[in-house]
Amino acid sequence: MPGQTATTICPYCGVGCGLRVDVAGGRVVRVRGDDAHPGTQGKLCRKAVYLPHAVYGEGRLEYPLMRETRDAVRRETTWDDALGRAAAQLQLIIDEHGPDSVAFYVSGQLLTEDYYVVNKLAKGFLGTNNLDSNSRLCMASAVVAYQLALGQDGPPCAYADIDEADCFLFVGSNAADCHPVLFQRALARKAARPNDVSVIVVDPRRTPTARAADIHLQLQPGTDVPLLLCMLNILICEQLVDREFIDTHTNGWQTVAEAAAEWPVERAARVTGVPAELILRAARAFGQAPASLSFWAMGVNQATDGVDRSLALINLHLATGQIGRPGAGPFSLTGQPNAMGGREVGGLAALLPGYRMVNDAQHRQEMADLWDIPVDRLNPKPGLTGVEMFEALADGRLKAIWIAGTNPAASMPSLETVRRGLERAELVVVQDAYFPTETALLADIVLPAAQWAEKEGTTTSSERRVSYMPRLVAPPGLARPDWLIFAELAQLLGYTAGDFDFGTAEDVFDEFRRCTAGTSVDITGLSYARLRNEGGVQWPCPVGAASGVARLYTDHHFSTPDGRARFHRPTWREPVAAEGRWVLNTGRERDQWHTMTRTGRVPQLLKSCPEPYIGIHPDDAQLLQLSEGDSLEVLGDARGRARFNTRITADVLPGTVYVPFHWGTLRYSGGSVNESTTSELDPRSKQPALKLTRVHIRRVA
Ligand SMILES: Nc1nc2c(c(=O)[nH]1)N[C@H]1C(S)=C(S)[C@@H](COP(=O)(O)OP(=O)(O)OC[C@H]3O[C@@H](n4cnc5c(=O)[nH]c(N)nc54)[C@H](O)[C@@H]3O)O[C@H]1N2
Ligand SMILES: Nc1nc2c(c(=O)[nH]1)N[C@H]1C(S)=C(S)[C@@H](COP(=O)(O)OP(=O)(O)OC[C@H]3O[C@@H](n4cnc5c(=O)[nH]c(N)nc54)[C@H](O)[C@@H]3O)O[C@H]1N2
Ligand code: SF4
Ligand SMILES: [Mo]
Repeated sequence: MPGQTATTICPYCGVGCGLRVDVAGGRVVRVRGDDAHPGTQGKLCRKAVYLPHAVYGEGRLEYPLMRETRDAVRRETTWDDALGRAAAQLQLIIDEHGPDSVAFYVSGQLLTEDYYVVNKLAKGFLGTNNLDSNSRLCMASAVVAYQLALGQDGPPCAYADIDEADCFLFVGSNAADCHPVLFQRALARKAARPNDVSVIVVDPRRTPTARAADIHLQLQPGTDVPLLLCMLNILICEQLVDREFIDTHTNGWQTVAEAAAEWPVERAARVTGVPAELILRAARAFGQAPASLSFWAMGVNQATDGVDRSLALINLHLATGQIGRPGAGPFSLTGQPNAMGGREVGGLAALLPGYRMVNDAQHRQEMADLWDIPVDRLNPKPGLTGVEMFEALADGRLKAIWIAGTNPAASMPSLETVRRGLERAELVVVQDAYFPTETALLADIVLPAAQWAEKEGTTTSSERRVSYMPRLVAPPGLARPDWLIFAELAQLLGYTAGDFDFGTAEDVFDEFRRCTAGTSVDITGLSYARLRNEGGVQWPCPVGAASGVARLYTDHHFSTPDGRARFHRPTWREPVAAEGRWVLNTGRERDQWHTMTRTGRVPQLLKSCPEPYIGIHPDDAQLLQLSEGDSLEVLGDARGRARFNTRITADVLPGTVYVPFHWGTLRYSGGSVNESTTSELDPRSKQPALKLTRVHIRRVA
């Protein structure tokens, strides 16, 4: 077969880089940047370059696997057998215990089409809102903050804003490693105007991002709210707020101004550990810049006050009118390639397609009409969220779970509960592209999924850009696209007549886009053909629109009922220090992707960090008489434990330790750091606090 070149999108992070891919002999053989992609202009990072090494080779799952009993060995089987069994068991469980006894735990790495079908099946037809995504561990706090402050979810900015910003504020984001193409673009802006552009990084760790910054605010973990309130206080005191914007376009200013006044810079310096001088410099740089752009990620979202932190950051933008104009805005970085699309199709436990909510009667009526079902089929009560699902399995409230495109037995906090839940469940089905994974090893039925380049569909990047991914090669063995697996499951459960007999991914897309008509995420103007031609379009893009929309709220009319943005007073509780405990922080390495099912297979990507480590400050190492490479055991409140080799580094603060979370039990015999991480949640977003766990550490032989 002659070679060919095609364009597609990177399946890793939410930057959503456009790629040019060479295909030969039925395989992807080479990946480069796509110069014509409107969002990323040919840029890419190492992870994408090595995609051909990641998608082939041993360990690809090609056939359905099934075991008759928990003690039996898994055997390869047919789709009819595996899916037939799964459907029959699911039906039995629903008949006996009701629809809320089953749950679907899916992923921001599924395509919009995959997400749409499973969401429709669960919420519209099975009658359960127990459908949640790993985006719960990732974006949930940002979603709630956008809804509260701006009246709807959705980052208002565009990547093009990077080229026009004068101040970059990165909070809890190690973009140098995690969103490299955006970070390089920010550094290019800085290099072009070194004296006029400032880069500020707020992170308790001296990350590669922090090293590249003009100002690094190395705060004590969990003190973002005081820091951001203090910055607001400085803006007020130095008359750097935009009174006119506040008066005409916002509500709630007074109580937020009062909250800020409680944080004079000396107090904030004491609580955050950041020198007052640096806080002042940062606030002035933000307030004096003609355009300030903030990026935030997991250091903000993964916290028990993740929503408050996000709101405190958005407040800075509302107070200075730094939103809805070029180069300015609060820009939450999405982690996964299609976390955005997942939100648009309603792939979280409280959502319905088109940014609709399950607890809104009118929204339920609209979806019932679109799906042609009686409205009482739609449950008004939000379903269980990610972490809650595994707790409900462990205590017997949930009986079955269907997992697709995520590896919770490695990526969830408190892994012991996850394993206990999966062991107690009557039915565990896992859809993945590889076998084994930590999660698939606990499944009764494992279904082979077609992955990147093997199935077509769409994703939405962090800047709201919907892009098309073509099917470039055939999937291996019997692997199938996720949307098709879900559609066939629906048919086996008895739902057919027009509801789930999609012939192609495009049929699914066309049905989904009809659901967006008249909503804030209206994409009725998009089609596969248009996306192929234009290479990605930023929503909204209703029928008849000549183009998408680069940035939202340019008229300063927000999505709230009265059109005004809302200030929210963020609350803050001092993180409680516990005797003999350390603060455990976790995060990512430049060359690994999550639980390593793909990047862990690529020798070139393992070089920069071949195994996990525990970073500890030199003073603490001395205190504990530790040498580089000594083995340290980490013990949280959960029962599990893990050990790592010591890396002595002044990049972490005294009293804190840092461990990258990529290595699960299949890749590292010392155990996963998620044995110890806490499953405490933000009360509003239900996002777990993966960045701050109180642990014991001790040296082991
Ligand atoms: N190379 C690589 N890139 C990725 C991914 C990957 O696995 N590998 N995953 C993608 C996904 S899904 C996501 S969600 C993103 C994540 O992207 P990021 O959020 O940038 O990455 P993390 O390393 O999880 O965490 C960011 C930082 O939060 C800091 N932090 C910890 N506690 C606090 C705190 O109290 N306050 C503040 N301000 N900061 C704190 C940590 O020290 C860490 O440096 O990356 C995406 N890109
Ligand atoms: N301690 C700690 N834990 C964390 C975090 C942290 O910062 N610290 N971050 C959290 C965050 S933000 C995230 S997003 C999660 C990520 O955690 P996970 O979602 O569990 O991580 P992945 O390894 O990306 O899992 C994706 C799975 O989908 C499979 N896959 C790939 N392509 C396809 C496909 O097309 N179809 C199907 N069906 N499967 C496919 C992969 O092989 C892999 O098994 O981790 C969370 N866990
Ligand atoms: S920056 Fe993200 S989307 Fe772009 S190539 Fe790297 S991993 Fe892929
Ligand atoms: Mo994420």
